[in-house]
Amino acid sequence: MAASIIDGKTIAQQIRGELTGEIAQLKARGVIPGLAVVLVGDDPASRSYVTAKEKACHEIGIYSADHRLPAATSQAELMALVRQLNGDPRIHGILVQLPLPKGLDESAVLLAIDPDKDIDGFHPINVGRMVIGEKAFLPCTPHGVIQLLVRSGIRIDGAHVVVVGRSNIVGKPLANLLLQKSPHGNATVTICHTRTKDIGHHTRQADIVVAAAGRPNTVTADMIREGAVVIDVGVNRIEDASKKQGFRLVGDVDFEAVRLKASFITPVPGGVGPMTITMLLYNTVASARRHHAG
Ligand code: L34
Repeated sequence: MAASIIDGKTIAQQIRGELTGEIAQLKARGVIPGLAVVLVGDDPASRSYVTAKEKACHEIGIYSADHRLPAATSQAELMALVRQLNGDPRIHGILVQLPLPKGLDESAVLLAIDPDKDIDGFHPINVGRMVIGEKAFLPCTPHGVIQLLVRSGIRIDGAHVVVVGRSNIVGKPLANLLLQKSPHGNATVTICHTRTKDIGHHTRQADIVVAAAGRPNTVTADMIREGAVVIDVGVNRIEDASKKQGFRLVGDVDFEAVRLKASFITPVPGGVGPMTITMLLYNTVASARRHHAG
C-alpha cells in the first residue's frame, strides 16, 4: 500500500480559518489577542521557528511582542522579563522558546510564567491539569498531532498508539492526551525511548506510530505494520551542499520506505510543524477569550 500523505499545511490553514472568525468577534469587543515571544540566544532552528510563529500571528491578526535576548542574558534578567509580561494586560500568552542556552534554568523560567498565560502548557500547573483531565492549555505539538489524526478521519478511540520519545514537550504529554477518557483519546498507549530493548517489537503492534525521538531514521520500514498510520514529529537538519541554506530537513522516519507500507503518513516539512504553530495561535486566542470572559 502507498500511504496517503497527511497535509499539515492544509489542515493548519483550515484551523487558522476557524480562528479568524473568533479573532474578529474578540476585536468587535475591543480585545486584540496578544502573544509575547521570547527567544534567548541565536540557535538558527529556534530563530526560524520563532520567526514563523510571529509571522503567523501577524497574518491572522494576533498582536505579537518580540523579545530577542542575547545568549549571555542572566537568569535574573529573563525572570524579570517574564514577570513584566505576566503583568502586561496586552499580553494573553507568553512563549519562551526552548531549549534555553546553557546556564539558564528552564524549569525556573517555566514556573515563573503565569499559568493563565502559559499557552505552551509547560507550567507544572497546566501539566498537572492536563494529566487529570481538567481544562488546561494543551502543549502545541501534541495537540497538533491529535488534530491531524482527528481531521484526517483516523480513529484514536481504541487504537494502539506507540509513541517513540519521552520528552516533556512531545512524548510525555502526547501519551497522556491519547490515553485520556475523552472522544479524542481512549487509546492504548505504549511509550518507547532510548532505553527500550527492542523498539520495533512494540511499533510493529501499533495502529498508529508517533516518532518523536529527535533522530533521523529512528523509525524504519521493518518497524511498521502494513497499513499503520505514521506521524513524524522529528525536524532534523541534515547538511546538504546542494541546498542554498546548506541543509535539508528530515524527520525521524525513513519516509520513502515507510510510505510504501503505511496507510497515512505525515511529511517533513509540511506535517506536524505547521500544526505546532497553529495550536499556539489557538491557545493564544483561547487565552484572550478567557481573560475577557463575560
Ligand atoms: N516553548 N519551545 C516552546 N514551544 C514550542 O512549541 C517549541 N517547539 C519545539 C521546539 N521548542 C519549543 C516548536 O515550536 C519544536 N517547534 C517547532 C515549531 C515549528 C516547526 C518545527 C518545530 C516548523 O515550522 N517546522 C516546519 C519547517 C520549518 C523549517 O523550514 O525550518 C515544518 O514544516 O515542519
